Amino acid sequence: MNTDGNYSTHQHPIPHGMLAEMRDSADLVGDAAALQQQMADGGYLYLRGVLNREDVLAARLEILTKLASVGEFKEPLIEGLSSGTSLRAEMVSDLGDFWRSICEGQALRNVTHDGPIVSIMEQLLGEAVRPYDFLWLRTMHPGRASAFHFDHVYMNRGTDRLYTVWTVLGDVALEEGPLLLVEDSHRWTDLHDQFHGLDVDKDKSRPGHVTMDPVALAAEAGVHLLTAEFKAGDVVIMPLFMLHGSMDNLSKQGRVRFSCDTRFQPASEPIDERWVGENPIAHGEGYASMGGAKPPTSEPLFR
Ligand SMILES: O=C(O)CCC(=O)C(=O)O
Repeated sequence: MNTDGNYSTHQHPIPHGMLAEMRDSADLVGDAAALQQQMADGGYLYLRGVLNREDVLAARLEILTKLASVGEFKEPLIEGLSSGTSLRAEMVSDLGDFWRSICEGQALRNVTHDGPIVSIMEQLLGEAVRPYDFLWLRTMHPGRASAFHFDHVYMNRGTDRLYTVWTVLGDVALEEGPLLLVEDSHRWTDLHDQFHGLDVDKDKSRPGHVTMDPVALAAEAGVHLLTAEFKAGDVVIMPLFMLHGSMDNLSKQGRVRFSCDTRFQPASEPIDERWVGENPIAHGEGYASMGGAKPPTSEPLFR
């Protein structure tokens, strides 16, 4: 991975040497114990090329076709180039329903809720698994980034044996705002304690995300910020207490970064009721609760 460029996260420049490549563990797939050990040691699994690339690109095109119908993308659609405008608010009567129809697209669900990922999650959890029905789709436009957070605060009413699967929906260059993990943060129990038990839908007195500058945090701890030059077919899996966010999307061509997060747990364990069912309630308004449901021309919402 060539880290020579000038990258940033939330406008904080990432100093040379701080950015490092995630370790690819795709060779461990098929060996449940090795996958579990690598997760325990590193706090994440980066699995390169484990999904069918063509299937992932079909999901990408399905999403782009729907977003282009409200004027948000230029041809050729597969490139994911923002038009800089949106007619979503004018053309769509229910923004939540529109977003839900995209998040429930068949081509997308084929890669997130079916196929190789199910077997990988069974190996990791050691038993039959259940994904959340809800899907978090990220369309990260130039100038935007995801806030740093622990997933626990958004989904802690069921089991702790829950993993996030981050699925990249297309190739993402380093300047296009890829996922960023804070190395070793799965072991930072002092910071975990500040967020453990926080339920963002019950306690609105403080933000769910970590408001500290992630670059300063990593510098103080002497750790790397981990990312990769992701390709369609790659996934990253992480537990509820692994600090993550994203780099800034600095694309000069206006290329949007597409990815989604899904969540898997053992089928036998209690589940957080907000994220399951035919039309999950989510943070109260179903799919309308999510930042992506708003036109990209509106203010970002860190969800
Ligand atoms: O894709 C991103 O920018 C962030 C993903 C995320 O927040 C998550 O996986 O929980």
